[in-house]
Amino acid sequence: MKGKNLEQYSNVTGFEKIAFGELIDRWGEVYGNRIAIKDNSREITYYELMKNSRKLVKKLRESGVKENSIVVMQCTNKIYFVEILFALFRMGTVPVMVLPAYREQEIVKIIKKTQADAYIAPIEYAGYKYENMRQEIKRKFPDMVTLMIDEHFTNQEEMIGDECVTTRVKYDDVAILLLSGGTTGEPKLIPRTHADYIYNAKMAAIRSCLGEESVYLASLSIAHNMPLACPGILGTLYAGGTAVLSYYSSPDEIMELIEGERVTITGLVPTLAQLCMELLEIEDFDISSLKVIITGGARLEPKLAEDIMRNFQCILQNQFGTAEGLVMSTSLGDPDEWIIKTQGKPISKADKIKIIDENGQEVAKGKSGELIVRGVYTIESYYNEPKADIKFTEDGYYKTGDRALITEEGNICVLGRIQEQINRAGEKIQPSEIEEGLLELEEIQQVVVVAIADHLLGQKSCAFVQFKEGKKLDKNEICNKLQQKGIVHYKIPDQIEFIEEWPKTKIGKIDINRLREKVTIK
Ligand code: J2J
Repeated sequence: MKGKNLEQYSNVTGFEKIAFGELIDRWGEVYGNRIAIKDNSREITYYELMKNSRKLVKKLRESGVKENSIVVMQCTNKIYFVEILFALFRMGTVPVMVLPAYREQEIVKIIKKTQADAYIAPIEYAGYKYENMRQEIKRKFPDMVTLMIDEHFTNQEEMIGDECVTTRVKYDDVAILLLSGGTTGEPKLIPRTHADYIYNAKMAAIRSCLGEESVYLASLSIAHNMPLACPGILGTLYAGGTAVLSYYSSPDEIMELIEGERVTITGLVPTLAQLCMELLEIEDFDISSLKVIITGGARLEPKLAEDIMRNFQCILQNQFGTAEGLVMSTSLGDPDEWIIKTQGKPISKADKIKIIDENGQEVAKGKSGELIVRGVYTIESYYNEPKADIKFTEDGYYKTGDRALITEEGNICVLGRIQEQINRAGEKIQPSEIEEGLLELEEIQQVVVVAIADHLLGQKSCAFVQFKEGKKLDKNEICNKLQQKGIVHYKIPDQIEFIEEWPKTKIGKIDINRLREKVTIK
């Protein structure tokens, strides 16, 4: 599958026309017996990672996974998923990275959208057995290859036989499809090519000064772009370090791993950073190895930034990233003031950033507007969406939907969203997604979902619900019904308010601001 044209970036410093297969082989040769990845049950060297990903090509083929096809992959933070990911890269088969928490409704939409012909998921994760979902998927898509896997799938003894080194994959082929945070009901898919994703991981690794001595802890699910490639496990492998995978992303597991594995760097969303900090206050952990904490995914409040620096006694990197591409962050030597107040600079000098007004005109320095970007690793269109997508300018800039300004020193300061979006501890929710789910309930007449501030999550969702005449449900019934539909847990409204009459604006539209006041005044 061809990705965006990268020829124009041939001369950008650090950009290589290379696909993952070649890169993994290079890592295997250069870093050999160093430990590449550790999870909660095993560890693997670079050499083994290279070998196993080669052997897995055969096994995946035998299991029915086709070359150059699309696979929906709900991966957990386990080495076998990374091995499979690398084997898929070698095959030119494109994984759609989906969080393990996703349930049937989201998965079915993604399968329809991508026409994927295989689905790979764990047998069990966090008490949930994926078999039910597999059967449902099989019922809806009978031709689909469904693989429920655990440790045995990549077991060495079961994988004797040929190694397959695939070379037909090109640097500008699509390597991976990431899910966009800001979708309206329909998921939008982000096609990242081999070379652009490699460049992304490499530049993020350079920004975080990763090296062979680095131990990076993937605290969040590696289905997210940040722990996968910003710098994530891919950036860590690029630098020859060791990536440690946290299985449950819980504060106690994270703190134990930092202590036990002598972790030097990790990436957290602000909510998780706060929870880890609270744990640190009541329990003793030796975190003296930790040099850098990266926070990203959502706005980092200045007070929390200061608390993190003080309590963890390490350097904070304030990062802003998008699955669409652009990653910015402060640098390790930046003054505290920049770290606390800004998201620093793009990881690549070739990133072209503009701040524009509603008419698409660039604003003066220091003024706020929408942040738009074009560069080596930022997409110019979504996968399988109409060309005239409103998320891109005519000259190929990606419109982030974020309001930002550029400071005197050239740092970027992200101020908030231009349009309504709920950023719940880093997970992005479009209000319309929840609204659509609620409107499918026959008792409900009308519904409006808004973001409200929350001291721990940053933001949470509040649904205002109006029932049809004579119909009624209580809050639990509404949540249960949404859950039964197979909606991922973080999209279930955190708060529900019943409304009999909607506040209206002068022109007769529902007044969102007055709605929001109702819950914030309480
Ligand atoms: C405010 N908003 C922020 C920040 C992200 C690496 C890779 C991907 C992501 C990511 C990531 C923010 N302050 N510091 O964060 O570090 C919001 C913006 C942005 C959207 C992208 C990272 N960092 N955001 O979060 O595709 O609204 O990627 O447009 O999930 O997160 O979300 P997503």
